[in-house]
Amino acid sequence: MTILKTALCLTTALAIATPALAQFQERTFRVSNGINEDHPVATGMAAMQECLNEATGSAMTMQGFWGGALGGDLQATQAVRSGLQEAVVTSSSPLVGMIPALGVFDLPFLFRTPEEAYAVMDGEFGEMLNEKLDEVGLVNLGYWENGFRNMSNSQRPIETWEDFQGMKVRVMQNNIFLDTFSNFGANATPMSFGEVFSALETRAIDAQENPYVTIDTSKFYEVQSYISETRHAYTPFLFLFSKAIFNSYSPEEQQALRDCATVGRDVERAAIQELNLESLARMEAAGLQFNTLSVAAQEEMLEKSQVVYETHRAAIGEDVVDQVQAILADLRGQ
Ligand code: TF8
Repeated sequence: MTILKTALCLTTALAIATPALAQFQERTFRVSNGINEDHPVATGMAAMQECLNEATGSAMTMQGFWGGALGGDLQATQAVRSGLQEAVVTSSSPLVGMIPALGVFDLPFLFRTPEEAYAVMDGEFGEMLNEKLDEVGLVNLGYWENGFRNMSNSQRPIETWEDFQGMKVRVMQNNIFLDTFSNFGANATPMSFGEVFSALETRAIDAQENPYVTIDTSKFYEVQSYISETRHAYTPFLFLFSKAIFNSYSPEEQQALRDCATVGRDVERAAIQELNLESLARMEAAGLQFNTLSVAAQEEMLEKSQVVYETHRAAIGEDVVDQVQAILADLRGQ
């Protein structure tokens, strides 16, 4: 091909690409996180940024804020909702005051596997919750993963639900978690995530519950002695964008955000599965005593927790609880 033809082809290609990229303004948007930057959410955000660089010609840039620097989950979400801040990655649990239906994720032992959680969140059920979030000014770009929650404490191994008797357990500011642990006989203490480390360190509380990666990256293990695998709940991370700001973006910018948040979600989910095991190994190496529960003890804990479903069905929405249980029954071939 002559030089002239090559130049013509390149010019044409550039001419075709330019209008597409011209639809993307230079934008930097803030993403608030309660967890620290060594959590797999950062891996997901890096993949999302790479995707945005490709899709927008590096016009859209995320700025991550970590460790609750822009406020805890609820506070940061309220800032996003009012348009003061672009985005937040938050657990669903602290938001049930805004959207009671999100409480479905807090029902004890709802999911058995990550795959069940993904099938529920990435399908019509998750879309139904997204519509409720949209109604309060929040665009959910995707269900990222906080994960299955396990216990850490400074007192004793949790072998059965009776071991919770009198234990001061920090829970998220959420009535379903409060009732779940009170029902086990614990002294359940609602507390924002940012206060947990010092409360554990001063023995104001004995225990907290989170996925291994969080117990590791938030250094809770440094002031705890026991890690018990209860998998008593699966918490999603919602990647929430301010609807007011989102609506000021072009359709192409909105689509790039949605598509790249999905890329980031899948990378983060894969990373957290791997890192949870690494975190557990690191904590055992640091001298914490790890235990799982016997099948009988798990069944007793599940049975004991059923009362929490009855107590909270109405507040979450009978239809919401019935819908998720029908999806799970179908997935389990029941
Ligand atoms: C909790 C949550 C938190 C996350 C984080 C603050 O125990 O699991 O770790 O929501 O964004 O409060």
